[in-house]
Amino acid sequence: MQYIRSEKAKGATKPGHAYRLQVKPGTTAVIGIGYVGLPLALLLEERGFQVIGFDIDQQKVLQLQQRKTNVLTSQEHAQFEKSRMHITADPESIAEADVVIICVPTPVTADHAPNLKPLVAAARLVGLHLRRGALVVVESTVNPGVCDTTVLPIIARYSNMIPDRDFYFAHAPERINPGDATWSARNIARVVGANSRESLERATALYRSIIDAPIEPMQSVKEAEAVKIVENAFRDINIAFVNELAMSFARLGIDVTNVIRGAATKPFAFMAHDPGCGVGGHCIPVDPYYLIAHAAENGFQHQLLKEARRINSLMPIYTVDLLEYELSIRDIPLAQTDIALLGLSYKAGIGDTRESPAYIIRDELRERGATVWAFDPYVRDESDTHSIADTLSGATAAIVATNHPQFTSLSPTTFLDHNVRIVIDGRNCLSKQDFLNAEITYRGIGR
Ligand code: SAJ
Repeated sequence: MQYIRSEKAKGATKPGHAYRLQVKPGTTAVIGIGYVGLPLALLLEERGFQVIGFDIDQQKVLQLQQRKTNVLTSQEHAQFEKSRMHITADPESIAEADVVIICVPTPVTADHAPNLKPLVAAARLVGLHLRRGALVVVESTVNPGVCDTTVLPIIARYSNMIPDRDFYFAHAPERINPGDATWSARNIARVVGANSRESLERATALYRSIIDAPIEPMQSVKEAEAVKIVENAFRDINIAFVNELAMSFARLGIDVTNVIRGAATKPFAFMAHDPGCGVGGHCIPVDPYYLIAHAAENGFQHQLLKEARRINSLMPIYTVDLLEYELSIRDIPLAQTDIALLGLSYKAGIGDTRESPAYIIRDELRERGATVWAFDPYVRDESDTHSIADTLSGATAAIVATNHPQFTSLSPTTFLDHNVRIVIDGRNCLSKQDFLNAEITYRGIGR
């Protein structure tokens, strides 16, 4: 990639705005070709870059070489079919790139501690094969300080280069929203942080050359890391707020979804969120733990973040409690009862089961002696049945754990046809009144 320093931007005041660097596309290596890396690689190719897609997973590389993947929208997949990107598991190919973008997962361990192993391994490979003068960008979500204290020292050590002198470095946290047909890698505004003006200008110029949305320069790498954690912790706290309201209003006979809809008529200073049977996915239930852990290492306890995680983590259990209560008042023990579980994915319309509350619900039902029949049209390999009818037949009650369109359109008749007369709507996605009119016992989350 070549940088052409254009005229000084008129009236520019913020760092990164002083000069409009134009970039002439070169060769970019995307490290980690998953739900973040692959859309980004396609976007780079579309904008004229030669793209190397690197992944350590040989099986995934073979699948991608055969254009097999489930992380793309149909439009992106059509583009991928025609793509000429070089997909490889050979790390030496990284040396061909003048821009290297790291998009590897940053999960948490079972006890919610940050698991940086994939990122450390990627930083080592990048260091070993980094071209002098290249720009390295980390898009993976990390807590503030991880790039400076972990990633950069590893790249520097294995490349024997000095950051911001021999290579440029920035952090641009990813904002991919899986399954979203409106917001994609090409039109989501981004923040970019670096520790030197040259690195900031180069990284800002790169993202401005491929994304049709504002690119906001931050004052440091740490600030950019903090932005992503903050935006996702904000969401987790707001979900916990409505989940707590749901549990409270359920005792007051108030439908919390109506109240949220009413509050959302306020044209400012309110943002609606939805109560539900839990918070899953690769971001929202994970990212706050990064900040909680990092702040604790530096002497601060995030009480609000921890309380939000506690509330959201108990929602799957609360959902099973609702079911057990409705069975108990009919003298039906949950033990030895067949329960239909509709949905395994953490989010509607996709087959992503990471941190999905549906698995906690299933395990809790089994723990209490129930027999669970789970079905998810997007997660067939982990379903116990092959259709909604199969799942409902023989069941005494049903829990909807994911608001897939195949479930939200279900009528009460479908349940009555299989003599399922108790429905727990974990995503408040069914038509409550229709179910009540059909004399089905309907309980939502807060309604
Ligand atoms: N959820 C609720 N109530 C809500 C919203 C979500 O219970 O009001 C649950 C969902 O059912 C799901 C989990 O939380 O189990 C996460 O849902 P999500 O809509 O936040 O989906 P994610 O995990 O794909 O979040 C992504 C995030 N994007 C990035 O991190 C780049 C997040 O920042 C976005 O806000 C979110 O998409 C989005 O807005 O869709």
